[in-house]
Amino acid sequence: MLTRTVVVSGLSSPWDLAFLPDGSILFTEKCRGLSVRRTSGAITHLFGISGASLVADDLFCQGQSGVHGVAIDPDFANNRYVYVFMASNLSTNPRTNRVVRLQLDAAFSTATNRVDIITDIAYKEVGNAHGGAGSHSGGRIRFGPGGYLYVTTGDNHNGSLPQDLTRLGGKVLRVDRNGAAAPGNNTPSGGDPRIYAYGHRNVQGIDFRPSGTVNAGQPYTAEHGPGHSDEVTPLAAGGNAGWDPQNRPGLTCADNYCGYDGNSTTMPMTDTTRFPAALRPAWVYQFGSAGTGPLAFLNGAQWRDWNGRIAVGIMRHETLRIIQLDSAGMSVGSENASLPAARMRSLVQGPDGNLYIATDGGEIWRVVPS
Ligand SMILES: [Ca+2]
Repeated sequence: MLTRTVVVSGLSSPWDLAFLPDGSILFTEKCRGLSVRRTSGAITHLFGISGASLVADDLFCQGQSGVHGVAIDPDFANNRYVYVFMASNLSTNPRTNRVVRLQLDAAFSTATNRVDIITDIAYKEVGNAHGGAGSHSGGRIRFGPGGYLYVTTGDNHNGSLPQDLTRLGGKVLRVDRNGAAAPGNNTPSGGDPRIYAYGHRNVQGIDFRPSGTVNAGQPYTAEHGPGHSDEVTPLAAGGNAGWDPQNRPGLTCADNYCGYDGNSTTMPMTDTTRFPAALRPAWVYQFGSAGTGPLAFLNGAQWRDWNGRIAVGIMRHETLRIIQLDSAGMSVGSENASLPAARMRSLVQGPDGNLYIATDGGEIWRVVPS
């Protein structure tokens, strides 16, 4: 049984959450920026539009884009660093998504010392036949158990981007706290060494298998399918997730983007004909345009049968889906959690072991298993 409590309400398109050890919640709102909610309930707007402690004049909000992921440095107790993924107009023609590092003071009242650690994540500057500007930016950021930051990016409705190893769209990046390529990314020769995995469509969920399980620490992503085949995929360094939405024999598409054309055979999310070694998904959801966004592993005995399973938010269906894995890390079944309907945008397990959910409706929920 799950008990849901609304912890915060009245937010404007909350996009992501991150927890400090004391239970304070950092959260982003797509068109406002970064705030912190202390355990007292007090909320401080730290970074973003006018009114924030640190104003980002370059932040803009367009279509799906704006402020997305937030992550806390593993050494936060010493360096007070936090990280935010955001659309910025500091770069022009095209503008870009960036990952910026901020430093919080001891009282959580100010953000200072902004450093843009990644400045060149692909952003969809101009609308096309498939959607408006700002589409498919990815935007989840998470530190993995090895201490490096994973950054998910999107394909921008650009056919050549996912397989282009020189550009940072349709990828999962892995960098250090200064934005430099992490060791061991195994990027194919000639590629940008910050790339950990490529051939993705629009990854908006990433988390890591908990310790004590097979392949502990392995990153799993969730990404939106093109009207079919939403995928959850275990990653490997240097892997190709198999998405290549360019024109091809028998399929010619507007703006050379076939991401909404064809079907699971002619335009597969994982094209094992073109890429025989492609990373295989652990779970594929074939119920239309499901909108599989955030992903979190459930970890701890309090989750009982669900301990070690994956939770994913199915935004279009307004459900939370729980995926059971076998010993090889592949799905052996899934079920819906019994929760009120909502577009769940962020899933994070808090330091208390409960699951916290940010909804597009402007709420943060705490979900307690019993
Ligand atoms: Ca794939």
